[in-house]
Amino acid sequence: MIPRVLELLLLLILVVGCHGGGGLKMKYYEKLCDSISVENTVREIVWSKVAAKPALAAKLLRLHYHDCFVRGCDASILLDPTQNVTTEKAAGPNRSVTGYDVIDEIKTTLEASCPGIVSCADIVALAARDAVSYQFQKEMWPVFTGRKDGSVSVAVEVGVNLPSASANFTTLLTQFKAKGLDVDDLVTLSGAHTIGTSRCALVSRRLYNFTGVGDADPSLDPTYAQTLREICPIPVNASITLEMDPNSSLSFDSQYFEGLNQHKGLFVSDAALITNAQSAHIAEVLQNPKVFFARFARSMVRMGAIEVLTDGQGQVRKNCRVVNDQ
Ligand code: HEM
Ligand SMILES: *[C@@H]1O[C@H](CO)[C@@H](O)[C@H](O)[C@H]1NC(C)=O
Ligand SMILES: *[C@@H]1O[C@H](CO)[C@@H](O)[C@H](O)[C@H]1NC(C)=O
Ligand SMILES: *[C@@H]1O[C@H](CO)[C@@H](O)[C@H](O)[C@H]1NC(C)=O
Ligand SMILES: *[C@@H]1O[C@H](CO)[C@@H](O)[C@H](O)[C@H]1NC(C)=O
Ligand SMILES: *[C@@H]1O[C@H](CO)[C@@H](O)[C@H](O)[C@H]1NC(C)=O
Ligand SMILES: CC(=O)N[C@H]1CO[C@H](CO)[C@@H](O)[C@@H]1O
Repeated sequence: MIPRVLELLLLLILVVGCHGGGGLKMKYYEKLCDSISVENTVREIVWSKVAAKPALAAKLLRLHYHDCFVRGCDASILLDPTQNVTTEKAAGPNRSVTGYDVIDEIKTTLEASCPGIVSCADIVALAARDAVSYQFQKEMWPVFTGRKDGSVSVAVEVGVNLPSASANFTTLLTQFKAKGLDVDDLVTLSGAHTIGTSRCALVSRRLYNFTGVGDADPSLDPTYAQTLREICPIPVNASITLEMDPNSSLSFDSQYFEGLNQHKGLFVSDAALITNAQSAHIAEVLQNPKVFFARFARSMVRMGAIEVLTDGQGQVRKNCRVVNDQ
């Protein structure tokens, strides 16, 4: 248990520092537009959507992660494919990413009250925070703002930058380090898998023996593997999904880390976190919910600052799906 006072101190250091890395600031929109009303607008829309459809929280959190890991947090993931460009949105790993309509609704609302000011990248970052925060009815981490939107989005960059579900520990850490994140961020942010679902195809290799491909993964808890086989029969059905945290996939909590230690991590990438002594130790510590929430806040601030564009760079898109002036 870390004392409440330490937790507050951590937040204070984050907030008083007044910058979230990469030139981002707290309340960036204060002088440009009413900052309170910008953040309130995002929160009101997200909370009402998540209240109506709790599974949306995971979608919005993942949207921010996928945005930040490919070309930085610049809303490149929101760009629709054009005749000439296959954008990130059309890449394989994005097939199951959703939540775009919610971002559009927020953008339309903000354009009406404060035209041309609030970037799509900031909306994505705020929406991810608010989506997770709904369950707690309070802000779970500070979101530093001032991101600008990029104008480039390329589908093939997704596979290169986003770790795959079958990545081993070395590969995961290399990919996180390439984004300026460390082993603490890797283990902590993987805890996002405490909410949400996955398609069966991403785990079937761990569940069945496939000729020429390999045997089922013996490191997965056998009882749990049997449960998963019942949910995910073969041949793999692309429309069946399973809950990543079997006990509470709608609740943002630290059960993911208990699951890891019980050999119930869903993906190879989840299970890999306990094969390395250092990260296994981190995962052990994160079983304490208070520690997890505090560390998650810290790591989300770090993730939200990856390769951001700030004042003088990029643009503020009028429509999150298209680059301005096209
Ligand atoms: C460490 C490397 C990671 C890998 C290999 C990974 C992989 C995956 C995969 C394969 C899925 C299922 C996608 C599908 O069914 O198409 C998924 C879902 C998800 N991931 Fe990750 N992920 C990673 C890190 C993260 C991070 C850092 C976050 C957020 C901070 C995150 C948030 C989510 C969420 C919330 C879902 C559920 C989405 C839903 O319910 O639709 N993941 N992830
Ligand atoms: C798409 O490519 C065609 C042919 O190369 C070109 O004429 C056109 O201007 C491009 N359109 C855009 C929007 O870039
Ligand atoms: C991890 O995966 C990479 C890429 O598939 C591979 O080159 C490497 O040998 C693996 N490392 C370990 C320790 O298994
Ligand atoms: C896979 O094959 C191994 C033997 O090679 C066997 O022990 C195991 O039970 C099989 N698993 C499944 C899920 O069929
Ligand atoms: C796949 O699963 C869906 C939803 O459970 C079901 O409606 C559909 O018939 C299944 N498709 C096949 C080919 O089994
Ligand atoms: C899920 O709940 C069961 C029964 O309460 C418990 O034994 C198990 O440890 C829980 N699993 C995880 C991953 O927390
Ligand atoms: C939302 C979205 O654009 N999804 C796309 C993801 O990629 C697949 C296949 O490349 C497209 O068919 C989807 O439209």
